[in-house]
Amino acid sequence: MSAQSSSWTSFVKSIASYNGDLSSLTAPPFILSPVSQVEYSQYWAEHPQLLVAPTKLTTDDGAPRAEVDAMALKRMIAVTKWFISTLRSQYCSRNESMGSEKKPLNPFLGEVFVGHWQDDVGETTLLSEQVSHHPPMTAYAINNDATDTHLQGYNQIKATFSATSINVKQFGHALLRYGSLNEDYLITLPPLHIEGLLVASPFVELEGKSYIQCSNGMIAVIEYSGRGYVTGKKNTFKARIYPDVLSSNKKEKALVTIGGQWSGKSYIAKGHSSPSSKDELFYDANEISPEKLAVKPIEKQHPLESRKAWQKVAEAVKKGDFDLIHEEKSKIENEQRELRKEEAASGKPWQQRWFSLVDYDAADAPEDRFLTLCNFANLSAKNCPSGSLKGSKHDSGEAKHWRFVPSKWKEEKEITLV
Ligand code: HC3
Repeated sequence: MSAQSSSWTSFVKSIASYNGDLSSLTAPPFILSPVSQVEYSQYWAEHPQLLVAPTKLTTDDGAPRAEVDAMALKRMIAVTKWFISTLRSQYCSRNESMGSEKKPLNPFLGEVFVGHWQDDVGETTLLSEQVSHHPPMTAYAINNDATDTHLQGYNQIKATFSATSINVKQFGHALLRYGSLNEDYLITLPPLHIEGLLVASPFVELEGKSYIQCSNGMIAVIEYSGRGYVTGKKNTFKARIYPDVLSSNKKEKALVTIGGQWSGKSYIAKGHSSPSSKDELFYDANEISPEKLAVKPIEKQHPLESRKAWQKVAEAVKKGDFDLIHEEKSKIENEQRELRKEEAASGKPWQQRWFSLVDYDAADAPEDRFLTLCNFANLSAKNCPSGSLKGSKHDSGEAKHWRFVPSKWKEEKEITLV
C-alpha cells in the first residue's frame, strides 16, 4: 500500500468515527485545496449576464393581464436558468480543475474575499466574509448596480457519515432582489453527498429538493438525483414551475418543466411532462464558460483578505509539504486563538465587517420580504436546513439570519475592490 493510499484510508476511518465539523478534520495533503471556502461565494455570479437577465423581461404600463403573467413566468424561467448555471461551478469546478473534490481551507473569523466582474452588463461586485468560525458560516453580497440587481446569502453545512459517503445538509439561503421590478426571490440550497471516498476520488452529488420562491407567488421546485433513472446520466435535475405553492402539490399543475443535466444540457417543455432532447434547449453548461472574477494582486491585499492571509499555506499545499502546511496553518490558528482571548478579556467581541445577524423573532425585526417569501413557499424561517418545510423535524431553533448591511460597505475604508 502506498503512503498516499494508507494516509487516505486512515483519513476515511477518521471521518467514519466523526460526525460534525468536517473542516476540523486533518486530511492528507493531496486532497487539500489551496483555496479557502470563503472564495466559493464567487460561484453565484460567474454568469453575470444570466443573473441580471430578468431585469429586461418587462411589459409596458397597462399591458393586458395575460401578457403580464406570461412575462412573470419568463422571469421565473430566467431566474431558474441563472440558478442552474451556478451549479456546475459550485459543485463540479474542483473536479474539473484539480481532478477530484478537495477539502477547502477553513476560513478564519473575519476573513474576506472581494472581486468584481466587468462585462456587457456593467460591473458586478462580490463581497464575501466569514461571519462565524464555530460553526463555520460564510455570508456574501453580489451587486450589479447598473441593473439594480442584488443577491445576498449565507451558508453553513452539517455533515454526517453513512457507510461509504458523507451527507451534507446546507443551512442558509440566498435572497435575490431586482429593484427595478420590485421583485424578490428566496433561493434554498440543495442537500448533497460526497461519493468516491473509498477510491480516494471524492465528488459531489446533489440530492433532494431546493426551491426558488418569487414574491409574485410563483415557485420553482427543483429535484436532484446523482444518476437519472431514465437516462442513467450524472447530475440530473427536474425543475417544475408552479403559479403558487398550493398547486405545487400536484405536478399536473406545473406551468413548465425543465429537465436534464445541470452540468450539461437541459431542456424545457410546457406543462408537467418531462422534457427530452426533442424539446427546446434550456441551458447548456458546456456552451457558456464561467466569467473569471477579477481579484487584486496579493501585494495589494489587506491582511484579512483570503489569498494574502493563506498565501504561505497555499504554497505549502501546492508543494504537498505536510509539515510546512501544518506549520503555516498553526501560525494562523494560534493568532486567531490569541485574538479571541483578547476579545474575551476586553469584553469586545469580534465585529462582523459587512453583515449583521438579524433576529426575525425580535420585536424590532426588519420588515424585509424574507418572512413573506418563507410563508409563500411554506418554508420554515427558523434556522433549519434550507428547503425544510414548516413543521419538519428540523424546524427548531431561532430565526436568526445573516444579512448584508450596505452602509457598512459604503463606510469601508481599508478593503477595496481594485
Ligand atoms: C462539503 C464541502 C464544503 C462546503 C462546500 C459548499 C456547500 C460551500 C458553499 C458553496 O456555495 C457550495 C459548496 C460546494 C461544495 C461543498 C464542499 C464539498 C466538499 C467539502 C468538504 C468540507 C470536504 C470534505 C473532504 C473530502 C476530501 C472528503 O472531500
